Amino acid sequence: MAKKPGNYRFSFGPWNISMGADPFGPVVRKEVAFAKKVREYKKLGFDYVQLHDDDVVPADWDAAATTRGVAKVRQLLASEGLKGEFIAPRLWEDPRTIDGAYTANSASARRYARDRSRRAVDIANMLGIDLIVLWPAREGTYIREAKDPIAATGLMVDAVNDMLEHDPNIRIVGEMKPNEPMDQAYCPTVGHFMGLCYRTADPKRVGVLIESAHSILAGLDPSDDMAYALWHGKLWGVHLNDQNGLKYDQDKTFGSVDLRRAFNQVWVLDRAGYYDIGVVGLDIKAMRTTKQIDETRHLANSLRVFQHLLKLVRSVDASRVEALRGARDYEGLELYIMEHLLGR
Ligand code: 3MF
Ligand code: MG
Repeated sequence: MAKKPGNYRFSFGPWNISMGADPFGPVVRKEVAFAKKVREYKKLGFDYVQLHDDDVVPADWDAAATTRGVAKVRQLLASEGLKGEFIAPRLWEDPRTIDGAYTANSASARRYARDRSRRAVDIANMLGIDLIVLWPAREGTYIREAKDPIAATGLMVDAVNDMLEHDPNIRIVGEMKPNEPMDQAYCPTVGHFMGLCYRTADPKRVGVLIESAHSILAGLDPSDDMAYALWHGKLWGVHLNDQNGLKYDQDKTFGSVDLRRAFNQVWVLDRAGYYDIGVVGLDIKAMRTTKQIDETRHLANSLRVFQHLLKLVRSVDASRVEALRGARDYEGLELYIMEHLLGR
């Protein structure tokens, strides 16, 4: 008998409860303290918290202060029955990384980025987390001539190796995005980073986190990107959301633009037994028009859409799909899927 499908674990990042500022206007909602955000998780149905290093402790704290600060956050998470999913070194806000972090032209900027990344690994260890997420925000260029793109590729591998060597158990995933804030990012897609994984010092500890919007921005289908990484055994994180075409990174509610595309992501994850592999992370922004009282609705709504889609995925008539595939009747298959989504 087939194995019973498992239950999913869910996460989001504290930055997903936000104040609504955009490049054209200031904040429109009040700031919510970190501890208050943490207390929202369970109520909303989430068990895991996605963390940046400086969500836990400020980046400029020394070792002793860091240890004390991390202990407080460990206690806060434990008191809520929550776990940290990953630590991501937030390398893109510091003035030293204006021209990039691992691929900056300045050696001292590169050193800062690598020191801070090792410290992120230490923070992860202190919190009992074994996953680091690298979103290489400023690795890339505004103009192609600014950096040496061949050297940059090697510098990305060196940075990953540095963390692998720093800790024998840590796993590292790249969260690739083709543009924004850079005009062109180095390693713009999942496939690019996967190529690098195999050239690191310990390939079995390096994988990817796939964000739906990032694949869409690269003109790719997120479910196919996920399938590619799943085949390699390297999909250890996802950021589900949605994106309306090729524009700035929107982080819209999961399924809100293209339900069928979202359905296919849930289908591919469920088919691969992702519930046993990783946490289903959301990376969703509230609309700027959202009122303070509704500041977590986009998260609850996305989770609800995931659960609806999971029901649809698990009630697909697999033998009918197989028969239609066998007959090369893709018109029939398309209608079957659309009617299934429509509840008809
Ligand atoms: C940017 C992102 C990031 C990452 C986060 C964790 C701020 O498009 O998706 O969100 O998800 O840094 O790696
Ligand atoms: Mg993300």
